[in-house]
Amino acid sequence: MNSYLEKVLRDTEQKNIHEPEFLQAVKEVLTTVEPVVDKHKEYENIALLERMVEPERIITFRVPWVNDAGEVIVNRGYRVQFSSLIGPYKGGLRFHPSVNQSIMKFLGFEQIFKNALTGLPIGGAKGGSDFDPKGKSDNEIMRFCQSFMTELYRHIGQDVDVPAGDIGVGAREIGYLFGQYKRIRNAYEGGVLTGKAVYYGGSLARTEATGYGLLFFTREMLAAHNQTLQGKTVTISGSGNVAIYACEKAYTMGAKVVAMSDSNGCIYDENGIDIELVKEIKEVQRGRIKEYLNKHPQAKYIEKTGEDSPVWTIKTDIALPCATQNELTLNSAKILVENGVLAVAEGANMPCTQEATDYLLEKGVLVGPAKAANAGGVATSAIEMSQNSMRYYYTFEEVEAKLEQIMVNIFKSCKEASEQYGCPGNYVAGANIAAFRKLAKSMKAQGIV
Ligand code: NDP
Ligand code: 2IT
Repeated sequence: MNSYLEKVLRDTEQKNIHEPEFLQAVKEVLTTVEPVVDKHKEYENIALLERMVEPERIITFRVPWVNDAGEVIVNRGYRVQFSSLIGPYKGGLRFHPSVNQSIMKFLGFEQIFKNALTGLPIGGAKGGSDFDPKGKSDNEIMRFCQSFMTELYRHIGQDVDVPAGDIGVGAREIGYLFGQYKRIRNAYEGGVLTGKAVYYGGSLARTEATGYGLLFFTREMLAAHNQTLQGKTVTISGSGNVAIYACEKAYTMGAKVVAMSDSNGCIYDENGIDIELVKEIKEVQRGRIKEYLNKHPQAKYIEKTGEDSPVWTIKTDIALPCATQNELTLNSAKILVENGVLAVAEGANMPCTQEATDYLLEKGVLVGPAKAANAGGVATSAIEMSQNSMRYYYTFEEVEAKLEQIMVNIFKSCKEASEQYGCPGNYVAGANIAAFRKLAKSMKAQGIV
């Protein structure tokens, strides 16, 4: 390996020894951009890579709130403002008990590259809390969000840092966060958060954007290999925002979705998943995917028992991991390959372990990397920001057309970079290289900051 890359990788490992997810994300990028770094000896003199892997700022804060029983609970809040190279810090907020600094940093790091691929003016960030929204009342969610924003407000702004949703943060949470921000600031800064409901400043099609974008990307990737989604079988992990709209679009494109999951297990319906029912159970009632069987007793439910998700044991042409990081292991990848999988496109962030990705690529499976394949969500967030600046709204069709064009362009960038740098068909490397080139050029242009 290039000696400069090797040194940066070693130093990053030493400095962040307790952050495995962050190191995993950095390692994947650094190893794949080697051909670019080889061509630019000047990067070492300006410590380009060292700066790229060090967040501009990490904010952690106390989030005290009172639950319905009158007890005081203390959670930890984060915002990792990773890079403002090409625009205001931009990225979602995750509320999940597993949230820690390593997860926040890996997500913030990935976001820089993803946002660069969209071609829109947005930097990279991530935030959230170890707060668990499961089982909480609306009032508890509201009090938590208000307390979280009472600290976060001083660090964000429509030209500074623009948070949005992620796991555990949807339109309800964004609404409570926005209300508190507006109250503290005494100004209607519509563009300070994205993923707002459409009746007070949100963008049409933002809810659908990540899932729809994933399918546009998948369609393009398949087309480049003379394949289509028509008549293909699809399995999807998760049953949240990304998974639901991925399923919806897969149907529109002529595929059949036979499995979905949540953190407890997966449902298999050979007739095709009834997506309206999944929406009702997960979006409206905030229930468990298992409840699907109450209405469709012919479907099967497989409980998750070990580390691997049962959803990947189901035979499929196309697998769409849309739940969380490292949810598709080498073991699962082997089963998918044995069952003849054609493509894996990542709706979640870093859902495949490094070993799983390597194995899939080695076996000739098409892999749509998260940074590219799920960029439709943040791209539509940027379109929401621009509508807020213009004080004007696009129609659903207008936003969707822009989203589709962005996803087509992203796939094209990944493909071209993979061909130009000697790894045709490896879109994991292609995405990293295409984004890295743009960021490296911007970094050089802006001096040592
Ligand atoms: P949601 O909170 O709407 O849904 C998350 C889904 O994933 C749920 O079905 C949840 O199951 C499941 N899940 C979460 N954590 C785990 C876990 N540790 N193990 C197994 N299953 C889990 O989140 P989103 O749909 O918004 O996000 C899903 C993924 O997509 C995340 O990786 C996110 O970072 C990524 N993403 C999201 C974007 C967006 O715009 N929302 C944009 C780009 C990427 P359960 O109900 O049991 O908790
Ligand atoms: O991971 C992601 O890209 C998101 N959660 C969406 C971020 C955003 O700012 O819309």
